[in-house]
Amino acid sequence: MSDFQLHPVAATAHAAQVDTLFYCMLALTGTVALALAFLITFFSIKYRKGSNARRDHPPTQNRALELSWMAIPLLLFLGVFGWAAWLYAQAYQPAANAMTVFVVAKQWMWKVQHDNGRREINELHVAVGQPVRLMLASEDVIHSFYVPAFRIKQDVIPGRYTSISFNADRAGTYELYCAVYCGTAHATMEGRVIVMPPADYARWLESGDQADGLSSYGQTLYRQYGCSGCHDAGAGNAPALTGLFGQPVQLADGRRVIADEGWLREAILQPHANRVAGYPPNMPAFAGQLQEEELAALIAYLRRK
Ligand code: HEC
Ligand SMILES: [Cu+2]
Repeated sequence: MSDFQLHPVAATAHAAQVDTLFYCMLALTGTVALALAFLITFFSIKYRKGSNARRDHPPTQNRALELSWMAIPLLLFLGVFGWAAWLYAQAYQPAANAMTVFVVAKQWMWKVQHDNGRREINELHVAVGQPVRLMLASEDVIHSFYVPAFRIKQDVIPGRYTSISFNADRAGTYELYCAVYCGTAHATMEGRVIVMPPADYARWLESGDQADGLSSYGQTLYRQYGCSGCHDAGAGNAPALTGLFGQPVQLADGRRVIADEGWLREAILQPHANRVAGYPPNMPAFAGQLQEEELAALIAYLRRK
């Protein structure tokens, strides 16, 4: 009984805000529900069959009263809506100094790729106070990345990136769940987020089998798949990719996009549906050829290029 909890620990500032919102909504809806229950009971008893309550009230009207019982709850609930929408938007708005971590979900595990090349499975190590932005991809079906202690949950959808941000402010180990039924072993698809003091985190990051950094792995792939042959030749028949990340791109079909992770993904996997204006349509589609991990490495490389 001693570890009974009304809600999971709050390991981010966002989580504490979500809890405040939750308790305000509980108080608001609870008050309305109790008031209605009281009135129903009160009138049921007062006007029960055979009671001698007066039943001959002439009709009366009180416009101010009627307007206020509509307007006040409406404004209160709209306020809650606005508050919740703002909080929700916050969770999707990464801090400028957020660190990007790629996470690939597959039946039935979470695979994590850190920027320095370190990989882990069903574990995600982060530092206290370091804003993190996760780029989530799925290799098979829809999963959902859910960390109750952070009050974040984001669907992971095959064929595109979704992302979510958090900034843990409390060291500890927190449960990670898949929150969408994704097949037989869904219930076992869980992991841990380990939030460490920055110094411990730095030590952790450097320990373990050190693969090359994600972007240098990406650079190797970039040569291996022949990207450099077209893009770095300087011949002018393919756009230069240096400094592209974060810039606006004009597409042949009139769309204008920002070269973020989502755009790079589309441009590499489905170039025919996503052509850059002013270039010949001769980039081969890499859909089905690149693993999610390779794509993440290429994107990490292009971010830096
Ligand atoms: C045969 C030449 C060729 C190869 C090989 C090639 N590309 Fe391209 N790429 C192009 C051309 C041409 C375009 C512009 C037309 C278009 O969008 O299809 C382009 C567009 C792109 C864009 C969009 C650029 C922008 O301005 O937004 C990205 C990103 C990209 N390629 C990455 C890659 C990567 C990564 C590889 C290797 C996995 C690769 N390309 C391989 C020719 C090539
Ligand atoms: Cu799952």
